[in-house]
Amino acid sequence: MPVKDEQQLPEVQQKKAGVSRRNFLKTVTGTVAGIGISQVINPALIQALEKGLKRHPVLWIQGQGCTGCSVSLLNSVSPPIADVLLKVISLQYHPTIGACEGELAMEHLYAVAEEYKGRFSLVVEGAIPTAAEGKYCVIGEMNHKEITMVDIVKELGAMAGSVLAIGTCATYGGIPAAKGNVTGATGVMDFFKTQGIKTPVVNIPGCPSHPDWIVGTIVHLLEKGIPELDDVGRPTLFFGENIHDNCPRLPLYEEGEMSATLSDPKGCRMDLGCKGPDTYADCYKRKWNSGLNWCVDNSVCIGCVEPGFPDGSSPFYEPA
Ligand code: FSX
Ligand code: SF4
Ligand code: SF4
Repeated sequence: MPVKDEQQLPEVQQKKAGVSRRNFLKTVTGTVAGIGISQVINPALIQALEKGLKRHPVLWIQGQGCTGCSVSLLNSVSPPIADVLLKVISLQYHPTIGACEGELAMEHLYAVAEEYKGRFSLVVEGAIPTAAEGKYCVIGEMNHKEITMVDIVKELGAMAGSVLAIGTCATYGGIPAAKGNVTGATGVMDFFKTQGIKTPVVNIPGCPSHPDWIVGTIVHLLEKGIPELDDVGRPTLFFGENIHDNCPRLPLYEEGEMSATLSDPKGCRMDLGCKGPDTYADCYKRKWNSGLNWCVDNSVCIGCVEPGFPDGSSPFYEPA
């Protein structure tokens, strides 16, 4: 089917699209802050962009995590996640949603990495357990040999053009690396340092990551290359602003009007353990669940995108 430029779409479809291709590109490149990626990517635009966005091989591997980041991404309804996976990128391996399994899946994983050496993106979800020679996490088997998360991140990480560490476990170790970390769990950047692997890494933390952060970073990577990163490797496009400084409840904080309980719909949540002042992310304006709500509406920010999470945020709440 020929790909139409958005300008050529009938007026009704353009209206449905909501924004022009130019604005979309501006958004993903960070010049229009505050517009949700979900609001600007839609099937019509994705079709229009197909011409420019060459399908990009992505290999997605999972270590120590809860698969919450995959679930978060798969819950993306706008854009429909199928369009992202089938039209924007070429997802060649994913342990949870892949159609094949066992040795066949492992062979495919290695074959794609070999064919697209230096050009594919490796997505890492979950931490890497380095203790006990990596035996805490065996991701597959080939020729009767176990392949650990350590093996695969080492091999494919060195072959990839770029690595996206998705979720706080993959970026900074997260929950598996919390106090009592017997498995030697670590994030991708720290692991690469120990192995001397120089492949560029983009950190997209969050427990889980927001689907817009993942999709937006992938599109930026394809259109413009690696986005601008902060000092802990996160795209400033999504992690450049302090939650507390931008929170809609900041005026209440300044007036000293504090929530006494989580069910209190008004008031600042600081006395309930809110970590907004130490946290950098755009949740306050992007929100979650397709823009329905965000943590501070119903609870507190627990700083899930920060390198020290969860130990650095703990205890989440201490009664006075
Ligand atoms: Fe960690 Fe992500 Fe938290 Fe879970 O993949 S970032 S535990 S939401 O799923 O790994
Ligand atoms: Fe800051 Fe949290 Fe209070 Fe918002 S609710 S003003 S982020 S302390
Ligand atoms: Fe994580 Fe805080 Fe954003 Fe909630 S508001 S997703 S805890 S950074």
